[in-house]
Amino acid sequence: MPFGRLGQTRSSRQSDHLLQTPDTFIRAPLPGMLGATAIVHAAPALGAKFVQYTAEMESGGQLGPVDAQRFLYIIEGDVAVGPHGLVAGSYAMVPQGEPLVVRSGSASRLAVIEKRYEALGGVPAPQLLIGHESEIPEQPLLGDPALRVRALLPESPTRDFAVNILTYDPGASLNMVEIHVMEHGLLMLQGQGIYRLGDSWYATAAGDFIWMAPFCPQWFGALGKTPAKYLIYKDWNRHPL
Ligand code: UGY
Ligand code: MN
Repeated sequence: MPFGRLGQTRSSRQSDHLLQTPDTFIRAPLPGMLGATAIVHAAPALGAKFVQYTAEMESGGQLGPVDAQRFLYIIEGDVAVGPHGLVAGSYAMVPQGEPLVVRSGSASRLAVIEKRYEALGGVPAPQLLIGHESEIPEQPLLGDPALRVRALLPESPTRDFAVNILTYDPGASLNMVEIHVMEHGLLMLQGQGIYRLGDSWYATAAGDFIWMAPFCPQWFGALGKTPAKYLIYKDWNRHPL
């Protein structure tokens, strides 16, 4: 990224959003990591109520423990979560208090989302869930077959967050500017487009991360000749009080 030498980047940090592009990523290990490092994208220091990072692991690398729920999505490589083998496109939702060892079987990259569980009276806590995105049928979003959603976690009041994959055919867009109480952590997995965040429009491409604060105005339109695809977190199923 030669322009970085002149202080140029697409990254932008505003009070209600962050666009973090790969040229600005800084790697640092988190406690307990072995043969692994983290690019922290979102954390309470930013204003987020969750933590999201990309873990880059060597073959045989390991994540440290965490006192929180942990969602893992394998971007590249193969990874064991306890006795379960995960490949690219696989994901795991590990409940708080069930500290399964996460160990890579090859050089791997993982999207990791961690959040302390917010219990709901009378509702049992969620169980371990392992899946692969290809097992989840795509649903048109708001009736648009060019914009499809895969809900990776089954809808249930036990879950205090949702993680979805949205796929946009070239030219597809959200049909409205959304403004909502939920916050988002978004990792662009494929393709490119224009993201409106607050009152700004950003060129966005695979590899970028975006944090959207509660009530951040947001809209996306896909550009180019291949579909755009992103993994998106939101807090869910809990009263905003
Ligand atoms: O689920 C969502 O709120 C999603 N449609 N938001 C987004 O893609 N920015
Ligand atoms: Mn949204």
